[in-house]
Amino acid sequence: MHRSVPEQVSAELPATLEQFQITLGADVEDRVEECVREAARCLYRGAIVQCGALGELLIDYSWEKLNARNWREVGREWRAVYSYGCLFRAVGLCSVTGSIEEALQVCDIGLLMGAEIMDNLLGRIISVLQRIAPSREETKLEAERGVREPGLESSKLHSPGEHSNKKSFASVTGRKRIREGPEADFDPKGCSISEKVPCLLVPVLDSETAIPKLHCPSLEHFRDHYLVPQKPVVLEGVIDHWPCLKKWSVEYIQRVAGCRTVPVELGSRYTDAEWSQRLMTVNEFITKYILDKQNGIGYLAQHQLFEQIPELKEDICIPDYCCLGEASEDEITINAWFGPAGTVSPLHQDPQQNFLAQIVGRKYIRVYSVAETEKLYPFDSSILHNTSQVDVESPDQNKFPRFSQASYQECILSPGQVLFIPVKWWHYIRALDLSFSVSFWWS
Ligand SMILES: O=C(O)CCC(=O)C(=O)O
Repeated sequence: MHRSVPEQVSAELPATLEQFQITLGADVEDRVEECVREAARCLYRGAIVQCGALGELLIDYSWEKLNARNWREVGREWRAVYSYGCLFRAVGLCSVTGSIEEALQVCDIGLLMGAEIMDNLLGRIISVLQRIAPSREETKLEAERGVREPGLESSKLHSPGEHSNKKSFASVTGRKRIREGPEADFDPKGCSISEKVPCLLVPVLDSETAIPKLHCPSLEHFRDHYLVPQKPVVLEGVIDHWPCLKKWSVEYIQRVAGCRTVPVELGSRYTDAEWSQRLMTVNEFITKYILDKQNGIGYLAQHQLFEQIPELKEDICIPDYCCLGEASEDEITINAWFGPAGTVSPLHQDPQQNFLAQIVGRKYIRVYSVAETEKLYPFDSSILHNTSQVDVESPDQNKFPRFSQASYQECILSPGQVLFIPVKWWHYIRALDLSFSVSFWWS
């Protein structure tokens, strides 16, 4: 039997108002808690417009609280209020105006900025909405790609500009020769951008500095020769069975995740003053920053996309070597890094071991051991103390004279390879092509 959208969403809600849990902390004023309760009452007596309006009110009010202080200091209770607001607003949207995409966006923002409520109710509503949204979204995408359908006027897809990125790229040590890279070798199956990826400078690596490569080492070998002595290594052959290597293309990502809202970093590098972050749908990100090169750099970076979109998680696996750590699998942080050629992650260190798996495109990576820290000039501020002030590929010798004496290792990480970055090792990363990497931070 075909059920309407509101019916399908309602099926995820508790059966009665009494079962609808509202747990807010003491910090939340009574009138705000009353507003949450009133929205719930409206929901159960079918006053959906009012429920949506109260949701909007809750979103606006808690948004102020969320932004009043440093994110880490924002209490869970205000994030929960934000999530309730998103829930009520989303129900209002899809029940009354039928705006599924907008409701999906509201739920996603609730997931990203709010706190978990009622056994991941927002996540469950998203699953319902996503089952409905893709078919509508696909129709839109096909129209954008110029697939003519009866009664549908095809709109022309913007063709990406063929700009070449010929930034000056000075080597610190003089050991690195520079050549112009070939056309990117990633063919995003059927996506029209494959031939138009800009040429970016590809460093020619010196064998002395190259990170060693190893084919499918045993757990013991990896542990004894790399994990225990804390040495970086490129692992080959260990992710060949991951479905993402065959499946992931721009089109696939759009199909599975196009209507989902994600945080995108805007600007060349996070240390730049004009750098910022914005929430947008994956479709908007792809259209503006992957298919079109005129809008500057956008990077879907360090985002737990696989928590948000479980379907994508089925395409990857946790590397076996993570079992050598003490933490359980649930404690491994898996991040997605999806962006165009030219994204740069400035030299920085992280507090956990890292397996960086390359799925699409290539990345140039430099690593420096913890022992080199003093030559890397970390920022003084507490927020950037794990980031170097030096622009690795174009260092200011006068400002950072010791940098050229720091010894490093490097690699060009290609699809199917996994780089082990030991805990606190400094790493600098520049995407040479349209790229998708998945990192596993583990302890
Ligand atoms: O790939 C990147 O741009 C950065 C990856 C990174 O810094 C990490 O995995 O810790």
